[in-house]
Amino acid sequence: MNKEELMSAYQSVFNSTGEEVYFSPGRINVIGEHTDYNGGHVFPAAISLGVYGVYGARADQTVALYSGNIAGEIVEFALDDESVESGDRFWANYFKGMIAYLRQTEAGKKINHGFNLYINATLPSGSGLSSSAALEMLIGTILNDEFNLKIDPVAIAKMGQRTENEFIGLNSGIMDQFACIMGKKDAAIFLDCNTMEYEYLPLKLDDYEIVIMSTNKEHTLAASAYNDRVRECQNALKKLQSKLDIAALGELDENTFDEYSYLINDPVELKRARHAVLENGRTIRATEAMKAGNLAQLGRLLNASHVSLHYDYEVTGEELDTLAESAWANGALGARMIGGGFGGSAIAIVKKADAAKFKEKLAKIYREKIGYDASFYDAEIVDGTRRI
Ligand code: GAF
Repeated sequence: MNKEELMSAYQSVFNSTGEEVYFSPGRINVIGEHTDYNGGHVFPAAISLGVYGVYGARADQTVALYSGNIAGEIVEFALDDESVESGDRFWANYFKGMIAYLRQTEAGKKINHGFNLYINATLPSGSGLSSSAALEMLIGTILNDEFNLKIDPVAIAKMGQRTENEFIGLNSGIMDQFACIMGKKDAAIFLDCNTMEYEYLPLKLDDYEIVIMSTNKEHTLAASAYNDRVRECQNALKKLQSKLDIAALGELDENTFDEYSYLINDPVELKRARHAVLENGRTIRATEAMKAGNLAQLGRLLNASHVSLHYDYEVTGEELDTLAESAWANGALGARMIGGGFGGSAIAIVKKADAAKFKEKLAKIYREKIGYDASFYDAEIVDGTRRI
């Protein structure tokens, strides 16, 4: 949808004229999966698929939301209403959390009237491309700009993470929100989730491109399985802390982990921690490979990431495995699932000249094996959440 279409959609829903249009991107993650909440590194990038929002101020204290994708009722609540919603209104929690945390800051006291918001996403929800973080960063950035709060975007990302943890019930890390709001055109962000230091690295893929592939699988049990993984890693960490002075698994190199892994006397926790430590090492090596222009090495690290997410972390499933394995068999330099797993999306690094044929082949294999279609997205790497 272009700006005019978005403004006119706002007009027909709210019977008034919208003021500003914003865009918040989704994200891919080149490598570094399930490392963020373990204090490790991630390497995500913001993409041109995302969520648009049209803002209009109101004189009263009401927040009114309308999603062009759901096309249901307008969802309304009071600016100071911090109750958690369920059922059809569940999606309002992304907004309620962000509004609550912004208003708890000193600057946030300036949010003294309600607003209307029309949203429309080009990013399918549940696609593993961070539609929820895109929504959180959308409302965070809109209120930051419209009320001139001057809150640092990293602080807004942290409020998004808190919203996930406390309003949604997902004990996620910081990667998605950070990638959405801090994204930079044609670059991926190498972020240390332990120290929050970060660096932009140009995504230089020469004759290759990143193909985004969605399983189109609803991942209903994903939140509870995700929280199980977080807990298992925390248990493993506690056991290591009996002999090691560390605050996070991300502080461990592979050799130290190997020497002390005998302390993790539970086979499941041991596998989860091994993934977290080795994936962190792979992520660091992947950025070195990218800097050196060694795309073959980068590709192998992506493959190793998927294998580890399959065997040690157990978050892939038949759909994601089918996409990754058929990508490996059909010329991809590297391919792996991205995001939380259990459905969602995968990426593959493919020769530009072969991309169309590659997608055709994988579409066929996926349909035959899984029984329904995968989706393939063409996305660019773009700047983070912003007014357009
Ligand atoms: C989801 C979470 F929201 C992120 O914080 C991250 O843990 C990711 O899964 C796995 O790397 O997207």
